[in-house]
Order: sequence, then C-alpha cells, then structure tokens
Amino acid sequence: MAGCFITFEGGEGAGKSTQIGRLKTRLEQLGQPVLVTREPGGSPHAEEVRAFILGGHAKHLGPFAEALLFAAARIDHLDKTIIPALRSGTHVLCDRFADSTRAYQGSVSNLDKGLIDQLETVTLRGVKPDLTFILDLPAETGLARAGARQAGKGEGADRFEKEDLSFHQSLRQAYLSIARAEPRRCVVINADQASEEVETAIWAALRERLPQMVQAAVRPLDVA
Ligand code: T5A
Repeated sequence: MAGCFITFEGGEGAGKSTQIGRLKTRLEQLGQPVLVTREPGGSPHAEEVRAFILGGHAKHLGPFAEALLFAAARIDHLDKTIIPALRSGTHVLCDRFADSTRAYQGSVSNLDKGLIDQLETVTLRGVKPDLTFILDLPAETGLARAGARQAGKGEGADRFEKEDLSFHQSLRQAYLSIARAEPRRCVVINADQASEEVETAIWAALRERLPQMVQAAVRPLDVA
C-alpha cells in the first residue's frame, strides 16, 4: 500500500481521539495526506452497526456474536474507507481496530483465541497496521476522563463503559500482552501524563518506526 496504516488502541478515555487529532495536525503541516477514521464505524454501514452495538442491543447475543458484528463492520470499513485511502497514498489514522476485538471480546470476554485468530484472518485479508500505538494508563484514570467528558456533553455511558472496574483492569493487561507479543508493530505509550507529553512520545516513536512519514511530503512540482 502507498499510505501508512496507523492504529490507536487502549482502554476507555485513554486519549486516542485527542492524540489522533494532534498527529493529524503535525502530519498535515508537513504536507502529508491523512485520513482519520474510527471503529466501530468509519463507513456508512459500519456506523449503523456501531450504533447497534454501542447501544447495547447485541449484548444479550454474547461476546462471539458481538465479535462477528465488529468483524462485519470492519469488513465494510476496510473495503469502503481504509483500503481505498491507503492505495491512493493517504495515511490512515484509525481510532481502534482489530486489537480491540482481541482485547475486549477475546481476552476479557474469554473467547477462544483460535476463534479470534480465524475471524481476524478472514476479516483483514492480509491488511495489518504498519504501527499501533497502545495508550496505557490505569483503568480508573481512563474511566474518570471518559465520564467527565460525557458529563460535559450530557451523555451516558455506552455498552462497554458500563462494565465493572475489573473488566477494564483486565483490558489494560490484555493490551500490554498484545504489545509484548508483537513488539515490531506495537508501541506502548504512557498515557497517564499531560496530552503534550503523550503527543511528544508518539511523535518520537513515529520518527523512529516510520521515518518517511515525518518528512515534508514530495509534491509533483518538487520533482518536475
Ligand atoms: N470495541 C471496539 C470492542 O469491544 N471491540 C472492537 O472490536 C472495537 C473496534 C468504542 C467501544 O467499542 C469497543 C471499545 C469501546 O468501548 P468509543 O465511543 O469509540 O467506543 O470510545 P473509545 O474508543 O473508548 O474512546 P473514548 O472516546 O472513550 O476515549 P479516547 O478517544 O481514548 O479519549 P479522548 O481523546 O476522547 O479523551 C477522553 C477525555 O480525556 C481528556 C479529553 O479531553 C477527553 O475529555 N484527555 C485527557 N485528560 C488529561 N490528560 C490527558 N493526557 C488527556 N487526553 C485526553
């Protein structure tokens, strides 16, 4: 693919959206083409699935059915949004991706790992992130941030935010375990610090892992 595919993962309120916005700004200042997207969602049909899942309507079907719904949304998101952007040379910054299924439905909800592996293989069809930032912080801190943001907007907790603290603590360990298993793809960022410091750590890691992205883009006129 001509563009780079970067995913952001972590527990609730880890600061993914905040950091994706900051990274987008930095990359665009260099003239790099960037698309920001999210999961579940990121295409019209996947957004419909998002509303269904996060509204809690699939919970009674169990974690495997929920994993299938996330996968269905992901297939549409890949086909309609991610793959076309990457092919055109646009970098994709995605708020959550397949590691969320591994962590939330796989590890924490105790789905068989082989089943999750098989589902991932048929869903992704070889498309893997070039780099994944795992924003790590205590579950209590992330939930407090997410709660404060919702209170400010007059919103309530969604399907997963309603789970108990032990669920979110297990989630943190699940993400750290993913990072240990795939150190070439994953970078753990300490998200329990000011946004500016998190941003600096992400930029430093990007410079090291994907140096071609942190250079001024070459425009057609530059090479003429
Ligand atoms: N899910 C998703 C699955 O179970 N399986 C899957 O396969 C997939 C794809 C999605 C839910 O679906 C689940 C996981 C999720 O539960 P969502 O609404 O998209 O839900 O929510 P999240 O992805 O969890 O994102 P949040 O919006 O809750 O959190 P973010 O994006 O990590 O955090 P952000 O940037 O919005 O920040 C939260 C608040 O904290 C502040 C921000 O200003 C904001 O108010 N903040 C900070 N405060 C202090 N210090 C910092 N460093 C801060 N950074 C941000």
